[in-house]
Amino acid sequence: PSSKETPVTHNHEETLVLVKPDGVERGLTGQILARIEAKGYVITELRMLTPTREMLVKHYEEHEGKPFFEPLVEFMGSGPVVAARVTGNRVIEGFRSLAGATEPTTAAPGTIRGDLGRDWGEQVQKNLVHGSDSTLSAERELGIWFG
Ligand code: IDP
Repeated sequence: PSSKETPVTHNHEETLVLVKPDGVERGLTGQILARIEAKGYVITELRMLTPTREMLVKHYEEHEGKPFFEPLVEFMGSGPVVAARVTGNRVIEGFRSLAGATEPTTAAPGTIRGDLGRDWGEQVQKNLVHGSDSTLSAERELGIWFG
């Protein structure tokens, strides 16, 4: 395709990104949001809040009953979180690629978790960011965090 052609925008999506309490506490919010913007994604809504247990139970409903559910909900409610509505072409997959693998130890260098995340031992929940994993999850989660 010639460079004069308009880029394909039919995969335009929205996703929910959370900077988790460890990211906010360590002062990494700016760096994390900068990586999202540098990739060309657009932040269309942003808020900082300490989520209620009710919000977190809804947000993580797919993990209810798993051994890490309680520690996860407790950690996520332990301090302020930054929630962002982010839009862009294939942004759901794109942000998860920027975030890297779940565990900071094995997340690839170049990713948010790989470059900025720490190994906290058992506390795998401390991995800096959340990103929705599908269009359905994104819609559901954006409703929880932005109403
Ligand atoms: P993801 O955030 O990379 O999509 P998920 O498997 O959806 O990972 O898990 C949601 C969150 O639950 C993770 O980001 C992490 O904070 C936490 N988590 C996942 N697995 C474990 C675990 O084995 N122990 C403790 N926390 C976990």
